[in-house]
Amino acid sequence: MKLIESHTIGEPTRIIISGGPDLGTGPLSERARLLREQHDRIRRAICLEPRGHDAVVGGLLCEPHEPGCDFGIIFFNNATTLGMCIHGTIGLMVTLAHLGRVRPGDKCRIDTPVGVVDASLHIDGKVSVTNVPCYRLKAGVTVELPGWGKIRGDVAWGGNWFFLIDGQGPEISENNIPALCDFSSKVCEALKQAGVTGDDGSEVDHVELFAKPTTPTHSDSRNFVLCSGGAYDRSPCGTGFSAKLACLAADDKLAPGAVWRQASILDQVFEGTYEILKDGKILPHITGQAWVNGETNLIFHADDPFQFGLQGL
Ligand code: PYC
Repeated sequence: MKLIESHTIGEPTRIIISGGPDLGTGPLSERARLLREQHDRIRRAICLEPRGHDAVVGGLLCEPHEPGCDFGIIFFNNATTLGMCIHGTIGLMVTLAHLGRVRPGDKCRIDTPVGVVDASLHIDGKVSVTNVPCYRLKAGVTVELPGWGKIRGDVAWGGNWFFLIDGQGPEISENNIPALCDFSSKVCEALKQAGVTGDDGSEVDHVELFAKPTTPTHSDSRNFVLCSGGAYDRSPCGTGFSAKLACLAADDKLAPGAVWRQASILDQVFEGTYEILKDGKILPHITGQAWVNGETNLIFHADDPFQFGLQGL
């Protein structure tokens, strides 16, 4: 099985370009289900130790189902499949460029389990992604957290479900990651206990904290994102950024077309704008950069007890 590795301002992506499981030709949401239910060991082999680590996001490059699409992709992490992943899509575009399958200036339509997205590779190497329609579902939801009291946030869809908290929780700093992970995972658990879900009953499995930027000339805000598998996003998290844009739009804090610079916990920036759709949802456009940093051939030995990963670590 052959993988191309990249990172999107620090967040890793490993794309399976050959030798992956055959999931048929159905809708990508159906193929993601098959990947979860019948080929989970492939996800584990790529994302878990000893080959992987918590932050790794994998992607299975496949044929699209939706007419007019150029590629299909199913992303997954150390816990499960993902609806959408924007840092991964930026990684996918530089991977396709590395393979000579897209060129600077090309625009691609990409089929995903949650809908079709557009991605463009710019001449300067940056990638812009137009996400699926996003929206804020609930504003000002509160949960009680022992030691912290009432924590207030918004529930929004950015291609995954997010709980967005502004100005509460531990200090957002690279030196404070264990405390940020601990706080965010407790918020996630409190949301589950309180029965707070997405509008389809899905778990709100990503938590995003915001603080003021380190310098206003560099970004408009800095975030910390805890992903569904309990790892933190090293990038600003494009789907989380999309959820943020949906909240900014709903609060009238950012006009359509105006640029928001979202910094990550590593203080690296994605830029984003949005347009408003007829149904009131927003269409986010996120721009970022990734670099290919490896080509890997996975080897599976029948007598290797951990050929499909150390499950549970
Ligand atoms: O960039 O959308 C993103 C993302 C989701 C999970 C990790 N990164």
